Amino acid sequence: MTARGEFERLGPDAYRGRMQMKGQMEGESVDMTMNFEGKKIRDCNYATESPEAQGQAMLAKTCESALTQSSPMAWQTFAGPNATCASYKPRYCSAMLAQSLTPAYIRSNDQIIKQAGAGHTGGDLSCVDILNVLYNNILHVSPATFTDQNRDRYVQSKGHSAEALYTVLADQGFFPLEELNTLGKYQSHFIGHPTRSVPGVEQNTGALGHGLAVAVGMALAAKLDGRSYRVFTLLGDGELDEGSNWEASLAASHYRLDNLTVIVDRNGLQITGPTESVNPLEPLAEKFCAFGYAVREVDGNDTQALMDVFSQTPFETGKPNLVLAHTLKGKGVSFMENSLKWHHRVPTDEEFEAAWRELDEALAQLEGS
Ligand SMILES: Cc1ncc(C[n+]2csc(CCOP(=O)(O)OP(=O)(O)O)c2C)c(N)n1
Repeated sequence: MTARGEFERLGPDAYRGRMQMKGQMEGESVDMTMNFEGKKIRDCNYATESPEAQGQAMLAKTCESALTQSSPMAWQTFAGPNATCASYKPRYCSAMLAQSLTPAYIRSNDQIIKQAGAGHTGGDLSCVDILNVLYNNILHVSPATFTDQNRDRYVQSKGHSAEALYTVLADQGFFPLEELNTLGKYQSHFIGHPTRSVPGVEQNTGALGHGLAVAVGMALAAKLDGRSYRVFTLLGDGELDEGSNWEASLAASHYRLDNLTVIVDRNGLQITGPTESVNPLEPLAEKFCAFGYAVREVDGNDTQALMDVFSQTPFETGKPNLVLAHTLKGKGVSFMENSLKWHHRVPTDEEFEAAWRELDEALAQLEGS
């Protein structure tokens, strides 16, 4: 049996959906398309209501399940390994589901790095939870709305974590996951740092220290145009050594950009060592406060905590938001965690298998819980 679904939430309890099912079900061959639109989810008395009402109620429930599971990887868990999800509204994902998506994202991330033969494994893994929550719960953007002037913007200033971004964008439906097999190959637009030729990418990044200034410009444009979209940008902590970040921060505060959220992936390591020995940053929260940000600190690998903090923006009217996300470089694979050598490294075959085993176990545990 293969299932293909397209689902959209029209309101708090109203859905639109289309589901195609093909194959064998209980010995019968099935080839059908079901449509559902605009009805509210409601209790259905299957003993007394008409077959049509029962069918509508069942499909409404299916829409609801698909939407609360909300992304292709989650949708496959719901509808079976052959299911594909063409479109969905991602921002209603629960913290629980986001948590269970992370190991799947890490597996994909490690796989494309292995296949490409290059990648920033450690910094990818430290920010997967952040990307997961942003795209599955917070950002109002999808492949269907990417050209909409009112979409939320995300700028990944730590562009070297491109593999993590590509994985999550693929899961959001911006392009098929299989396209990532071309990462780093001749003529592929998936290169080691994101460019706007990749669907879903707002800004070319990779030379550290540029993303925040661009995000400030986007947030200022929203204010000047009277638009309500929000701008999120992710910086590495080592990236803060670039003076341009502090210049952009002065402007963010001066223009009272409370529609801007700056997230710092505070994993404590950069390319050549711990941030505190290369070029100390502490006291970092105080520095950002002094630059005019409203600052919140959070466990950046805790999906529930991330959802809570992002959903509280703006923290203070008239102040840019700063989320200091305490993370672990290499998070999710024990031997990669907090290890400098994994800043830019490809797993050997043995390491790859060991990582895969750990992630399988993590997934199994989450599914069992
Ligand atoms: C302008 C610039 N200088 C140097 C580099 C090389 N570089 C790539 S990653 C990196 C370290 C960044 O550390 P951090 O921001 O903490 O990233 P994370 O640990 O989160 O991967 C450096 C120096 C670069 N990409 N851009």
